[in-house]
Amino acid sequence: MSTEEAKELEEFREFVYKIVILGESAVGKTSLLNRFCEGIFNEDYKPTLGANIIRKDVNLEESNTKIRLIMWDLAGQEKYNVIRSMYFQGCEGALFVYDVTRYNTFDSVKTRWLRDFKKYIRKEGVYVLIGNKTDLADERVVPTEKGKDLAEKINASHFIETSAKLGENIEDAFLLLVKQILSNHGVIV
Ligand code: G3D
Ligand code: MG
Repeated sequence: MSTEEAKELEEFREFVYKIVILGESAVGKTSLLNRFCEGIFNEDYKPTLGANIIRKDVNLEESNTKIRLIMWDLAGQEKYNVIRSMYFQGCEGALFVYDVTRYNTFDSVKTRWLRDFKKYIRKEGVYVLIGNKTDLADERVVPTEKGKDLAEKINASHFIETSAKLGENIEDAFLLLVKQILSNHGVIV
């Protein structure tokens, strides 16, 4: 083995993080995950659990780092109340999603989803706020500014608007969260 190769091996880092994707019904959570996973949808459906667990490996080549993301998605909101504590167990971060065409989905980020997250996560968790369905411009009722304001107010590490339909900003949304989690763990990328 050359010194170069040895160095490369030594510096290669791997992490496994669990994240959750939260928000009201039909805001586009599953669609965002589907897009992010681009057909390599590794789904471990647990009907009795009320959650879909999806795995994806993210490679940050520039920093020789591989992150295995274990992503929990709600499979039907009904079961959520029952499995809530399990849903958040060991979770490092969250994506809070609302639909820019429905105000109630925006409001409930703070009143419902963030509250649960804070209640069940014992350690410091990080989260990104996502306004989805930007392609429905004519139906939009939540302006970008409002999203930014909310993100600031709730201390989200980032705010981003996406369209799962058009595939806009999806990768960025997940990467923002991943990088924030790494930084939270003191990993420099
Ligand atoms: P959920 O997992 O949060 O419940 P889904 O939401 O991903 O199941 O999406 C709910 C509906 O919204 C779906 O429509 C889906 O196609 C649509 N949707 C998701 N993201 C977008 C988006 O960015 N733009 C638009 N225009 N629609 C989106 P259906 O009709 O299949 O129920
Ligand atoms: Mg869904």
